[in-house]
Amino acid sequence: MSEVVVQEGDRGPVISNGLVRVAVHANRGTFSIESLADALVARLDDASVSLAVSNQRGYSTRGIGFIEEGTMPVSDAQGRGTALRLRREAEEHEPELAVTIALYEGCPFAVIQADAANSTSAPLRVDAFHVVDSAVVVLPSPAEGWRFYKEGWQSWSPSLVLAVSGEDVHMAPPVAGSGVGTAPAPGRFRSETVGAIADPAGGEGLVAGFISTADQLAQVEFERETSTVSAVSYADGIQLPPGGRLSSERLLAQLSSRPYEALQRYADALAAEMNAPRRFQAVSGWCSWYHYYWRVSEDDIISNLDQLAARRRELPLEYVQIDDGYQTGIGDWLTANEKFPHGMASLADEIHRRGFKAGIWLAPFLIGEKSDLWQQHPDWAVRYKEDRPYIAALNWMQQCYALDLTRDDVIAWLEDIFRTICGDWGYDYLKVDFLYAGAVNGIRHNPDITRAQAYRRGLEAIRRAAGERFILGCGNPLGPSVGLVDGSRIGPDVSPWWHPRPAPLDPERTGLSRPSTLNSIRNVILRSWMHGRLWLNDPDCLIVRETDTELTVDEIRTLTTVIGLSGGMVLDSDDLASLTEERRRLISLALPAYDTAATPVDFFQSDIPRRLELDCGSHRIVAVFNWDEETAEVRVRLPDGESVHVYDFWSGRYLGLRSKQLALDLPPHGCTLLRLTLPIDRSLLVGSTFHLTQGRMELFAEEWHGLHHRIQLLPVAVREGEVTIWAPPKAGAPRTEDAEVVPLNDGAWALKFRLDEPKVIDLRY
Ligand code: 9PG
Repeated sequence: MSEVVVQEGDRGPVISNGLVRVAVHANRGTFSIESLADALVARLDDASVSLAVSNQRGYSTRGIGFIEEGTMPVSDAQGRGTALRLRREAEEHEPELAVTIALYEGCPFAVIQADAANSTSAPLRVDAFHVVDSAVVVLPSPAEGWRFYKEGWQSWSPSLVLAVSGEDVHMAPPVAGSGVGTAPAPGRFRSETVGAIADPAGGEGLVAGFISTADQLAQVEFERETSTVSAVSYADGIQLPPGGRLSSERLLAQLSSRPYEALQRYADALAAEMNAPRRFQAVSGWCSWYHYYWRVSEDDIISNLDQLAARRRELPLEYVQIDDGYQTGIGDWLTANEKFPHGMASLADEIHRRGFKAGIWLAPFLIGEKSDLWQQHPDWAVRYKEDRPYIAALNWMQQCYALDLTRDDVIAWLEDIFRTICGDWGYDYLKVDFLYAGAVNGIRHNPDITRAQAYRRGLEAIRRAAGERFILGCGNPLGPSVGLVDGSRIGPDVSPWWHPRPAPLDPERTGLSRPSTLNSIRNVILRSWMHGRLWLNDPDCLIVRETDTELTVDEIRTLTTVIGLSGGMVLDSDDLASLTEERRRLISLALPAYDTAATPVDFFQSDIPRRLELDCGSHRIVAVFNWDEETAEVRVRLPDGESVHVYDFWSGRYLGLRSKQLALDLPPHGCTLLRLTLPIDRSLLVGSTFHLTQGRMELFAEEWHGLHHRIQLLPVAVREGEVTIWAPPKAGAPRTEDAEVVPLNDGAWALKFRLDEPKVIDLRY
């Protein structure tokens, strides 16, 4: 592995590991980062570091100079490496500011951290560290053509790939979180925790993101005019006594010719730093919210439970999750209302008795003004001004305040609630919602705990009580949740309609964060790099019904495709008793959930990627979407140089051996889901209707012995269906006892059967 080497350059120390090099300009007080990968132009130049403190004063290294304090070996979550430490040349009355730049053996990125020491005689409030301040981004093409990946703050905040030639989209609380509530100035772009800038044509780009997220919320900003990037870690004004020290979060900077892969690499680094569990198991279930909403009753749950029990093999779902509507108040989680006459413990028993795991929803960091909790503890809320509680949500026809998680009595109360729900009631799955309330920008009991720290105190209490049970974060700030949740919602709510509806009473949430299937899907695709690294991505629920919905069949197929290829969580939210067989079949196509997320291959090329790809070993899955309002002809590029068998899942048609590209008409908001199979000169499976991965879950083995072709399948969701095979024309018709054989076009044959147990199909020619 490449060793980290520090040398003395013309202008200051140079640190390199064979993959990336950081050169310091000591007199200027700046440094630059370049990639040593072949022919990569991308560079980050002239980065300074600065510190903002309470009296508004900024202390920058730019033009002041660095003093080299030395190098030291490091060994941490990122591996083994060497760090270079530089100190700002300070005047006597100024606080000390230093930066540590670390490179790791074999890692193509630099990790940068700033720290401050109060060497003055008075206490100091630290607002923010500009870990990278106004560094120039250099890519092979001019900035007008670039795109900026903007990461949203919490689950419902939109993630976007914005054209740098346009403008940023303003976000306000609760979907924006960090230091700044004002709209970014024209030509400025702001992202939470991580941002990426890429040249979509040439492909090169920069990923800058914080890999430690437990203590400070952070943002990455880009300015078009100067082509500069800054990365800011907010200390929230916590106090440094004389002699005290404080560090920023750790920033990763990586230049790459494959910026999407660099985002995945960033997620790996963040997960390692934050101790995220490395084993995530796919989850499936049923959720009450998107059909019953607040009206849900015990009878509704039991009715769906009975449906699930009767259709166990057709709809193999694991969890039954009650979502809102059971509690007496926002904060009064332990008392069920009159719609749940037997109480929540008894309902968990009913769920378990039928062989399912039980899930329940709470908004544990909120206090509704109509709750008993608020009556009892008006002092438990975060304040906006000295005498006014911070309003974290207007919902459930009341103002909801934010719990002050810096208070020990609040933490003890939280732990107690969750011990009751998990231990006494027996729930296995906790959907903890509106979590951003724990991190709002307000006044807390202890002013020396940051928003991120307060939030994690609360979430840690829930984790302590929940033990190994599944915790799904929702409405949660993403960075500070890493390592504490098993799953995380990564988008706005799905809805039985496509476009967001105007909400004049809710101006605080941008249209892009409102409930809508399009909004949900956009985030599911743009945050797919997180899946299986930080947690299981929760794409939100499937809604497949024919009534009580505005979604067209094409939109529902698109939703099913996106959820089924998102990698880990498949929950349906319909009244199961009223679904037709055809609609139930749609759910079953995504079951069991396949645990790997497909890759958006045109991530930096458009507002919403149009193409997802998934390598399934024996074949490749390609989904192509039409986000337009009208039917459009899409051209699907096929792998270079070879012909492939193409099978179109949603139409169930074999499209033949094709090369170069395919032209397909896609309806508005519709998609095509293709299986591409490399041909061999023998009979071969080329399509399957049993699962939308078209073989990845149900195809166990395929073998050939002379003129004998054997296909072995495992049952997935049990039903009638078919696999499509192709056979060389000279072979003649396949003969088998194991399925009904139907001739198709272009040398293909359908084999029809019911897949309800492990099945062997022997084909002879
Ligand atoms: C239950 C729901 C579901 C859903 C969650 C969350 O801003 N709002 O008023 C608002 C209301 C509901 C909401 C999000 C925002 O949905 O995402 O899955 O659990 O709560 O109330």
